[in-house]
Amino acid sequence: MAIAARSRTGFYRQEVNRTVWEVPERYRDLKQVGTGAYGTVCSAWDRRSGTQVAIKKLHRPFQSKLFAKRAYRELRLLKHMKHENVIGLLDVFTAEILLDQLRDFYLVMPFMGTDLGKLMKMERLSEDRVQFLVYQMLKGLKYIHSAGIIHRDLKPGNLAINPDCELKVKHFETKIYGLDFFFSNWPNFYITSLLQILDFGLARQAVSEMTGYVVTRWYRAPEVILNWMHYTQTVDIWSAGCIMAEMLLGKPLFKGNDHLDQLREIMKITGTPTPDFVVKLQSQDARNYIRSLSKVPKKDLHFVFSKASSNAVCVLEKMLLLDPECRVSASEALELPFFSEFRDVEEETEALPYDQTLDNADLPLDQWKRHTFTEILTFRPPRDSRETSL
Ligand code: N58
Repeated sequence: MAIAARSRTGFYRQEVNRTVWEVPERYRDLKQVGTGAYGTVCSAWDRRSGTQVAIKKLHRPFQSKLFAKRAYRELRLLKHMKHENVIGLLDVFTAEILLDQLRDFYLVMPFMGTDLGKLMKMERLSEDRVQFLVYQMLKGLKYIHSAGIIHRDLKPGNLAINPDCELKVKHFETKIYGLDFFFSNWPNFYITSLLQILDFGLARQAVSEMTGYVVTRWYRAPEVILNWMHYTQTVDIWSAGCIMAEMLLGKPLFKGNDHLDQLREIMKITGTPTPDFVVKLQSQDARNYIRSLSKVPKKDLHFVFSKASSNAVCVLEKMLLLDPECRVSASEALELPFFSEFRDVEEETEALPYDQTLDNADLPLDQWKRHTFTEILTFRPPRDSRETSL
């Protein structure tokens, strides 16, 4: 590859982890924060907005059709996401001016300081924090699902947290002398954590990464682990239930040593499936296997989560169901009494329709490149990231 002697006007070059990053001058102090087969992420200071950002450089995105399709899909998905509880795109750029020269492009998003996995390792969460975090997760899920998107890999590590984020709370209720006091037109701010759903997806998810005693599988719905049936958005609800359970217990709920051990762990709680669920399984082998298991009754979740409130247990009862058709949807879950304290229906928005036809298409490499280039050129930054601080 011939390295141009000069950088594109307004851009500068810097070496990160033995690769060259060529970025607009507004982004300063690049520091690597993560890397994997699919890309590298740096934190940076955005001089224009005066905020910390995360910049992802995909690893040779046009090396194959598969990589190109993945890169295109990520760009399209991030461009579409416009919700407080889902990662969004602040900027996308490439230092190359012509389509023929396009080799790399970079995705810029708000920098999130930590993730739920790390947060749970550091501290035990009180039930009102669990309430607020799960509320945010469900708002994000409702939005993603309304666009027809299934996350498929929801886990604590894919829930980014900004620990000290200033949030404006529209209806701030407080108890004064036992009375519920309601300040209706108060600009209330308080410091709390902002949760955003994302998909780090930096590493390849090979079969080996799903085998054995691994976090990558603990949050997966049973129908996904064992390939039982064509799956739906409710796989994310299963994962959300596992995550909420872990927040309350302080440890993962289903820590299987392998696929079948994981299923055994699950069934200790859910009980063995009922005959009307078994007939829905696509594979004869799966049906035979399930029928061969000795019957276990469903556990009352009040005993498993003995310190949790009834409202919290009620949410889990509706999420952790073996039959995906019986699980609550994100939008229905938001209506449950557990969330009523924090609820702001106006924030429970839905996405504009998302067209997935190209995402699933089989195209030659040069067409993926062309579509990606068009998506880069047509990007418009979100309103509130355009103001300048310089
Ligand atoms: O999150 C993504 N990509 C992404 C999101 C989604 C959903 C949630 C819309 C389904 N799909 N995909 C593919 N990319 C991404 C995530 C994290 C970083 C970079 C890119 S790294 C980072 C971001 C923010 N703060 C710190 C680090």
